[in-house]
Amino acid sequence: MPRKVIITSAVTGAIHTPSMSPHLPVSPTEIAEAAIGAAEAGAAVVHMHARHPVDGRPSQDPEHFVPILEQIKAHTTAVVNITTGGSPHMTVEERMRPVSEFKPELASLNMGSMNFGLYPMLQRFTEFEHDWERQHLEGSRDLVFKNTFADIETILGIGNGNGTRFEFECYDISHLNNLAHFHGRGLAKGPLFVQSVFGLLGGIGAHPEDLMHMRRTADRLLGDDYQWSILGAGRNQLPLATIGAAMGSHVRVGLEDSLWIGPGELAESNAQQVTRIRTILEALGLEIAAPDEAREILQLKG
Ligand code: KMH
Ligand code: ZN
Repeated sequence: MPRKVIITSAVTGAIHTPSMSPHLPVSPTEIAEAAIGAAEAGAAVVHMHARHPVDGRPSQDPEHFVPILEQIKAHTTAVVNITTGGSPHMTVEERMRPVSEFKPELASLNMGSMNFGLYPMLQRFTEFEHDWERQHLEGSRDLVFKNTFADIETILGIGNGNGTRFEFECYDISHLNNLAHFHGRGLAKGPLFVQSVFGLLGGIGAHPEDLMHMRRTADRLLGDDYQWSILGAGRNQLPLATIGAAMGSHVRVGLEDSLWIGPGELAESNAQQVTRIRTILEALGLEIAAPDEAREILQLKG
C-alpha cells in the first residue's frame, strides 16, 4: 500500500487574536465551518480549540466546545483532536477540561515546559479591538508554558483511561527525550503521533538542519514506534511541511499555526491552506489519508 499522508488542520488555536486577521475563525459557527471546510479540502484531522463567543479570547470551557463539536460531527467524519494546550496563559487544570469531558479519540499533549514568546508579533500587529489581545502578546515576555512531568502524567492518565490517544507536541529536542521517558514507562503508547513544532520563539528553530536533527533524534529514541508530523509556525508552515513530507512525515497546517498563504498575504481560510499543501503533496506523488485511514495509521478508537 502506498504511504498516505495525514493532513491536520489546526483551525483557530489560542495564539493568534481576532484583530490580526478577518479570516481567523472566532464564533462557534465560524470555527465549526472552518473545520468542515478544511475536512472537505482533505484534512483527515481537525485540531480544535474554542473561543469565548463574546470577545474571541481562548476558552477551555466545555460549553464553548459543544456547538462546535456538534456541527463538525454532523457534517464530517474527520478525526477531532481536542487541545490540552489551551492557551499558555491558562492553568493546566483549565486546559484539561474539554478532554476530560468529551473523551475524544485524539488530543494534543505538550511534552515540556518552555518560554512561549508571542510578543514579536507586536511589531507587525499594532491595532487591537480588545484589550486582552495586547495583554496576551505583551504578557508572553514573562510567561512559562507549564507542562511538568506531573502535568504530562496526569493528562496521559486521563487519556489512557478514556481511550484517547495523543498528538505529542514536541517543540524542542528535550521534548523527544521526555516522550521517550514516558514511552519507556509504558504510559505513552505507540504508534506515537509526534508533532514536531518548528519556529516558535522558545522552541527549536525552523532551519532544515533543525528538522533533520529532530528526525534523527526521534528515530534514535523512538525507533519505528512513531508517526512523524511537521508543524512549521508562521512563514515556515509550507516550506517545512513540504520538506518533511518528502522525507516521510505527515503535515499540519491551519490558522492556529500560520495566518499566511504567501509572503504578506493572509490566508482566506483553513481550507485554502489545506488545498495548498494537498496540491504540493500530490505533485510530489504522495497520497492523502482519508479520516478512516488516519484512524488506522494512528490506531484510534474511532
Ligand atoms: N499551538 C501549537 C504550536 C495545543 O493545542 O496543545 C501547538 C498546539 C498546542 O496546538
Ligand atoms: Zn492547539
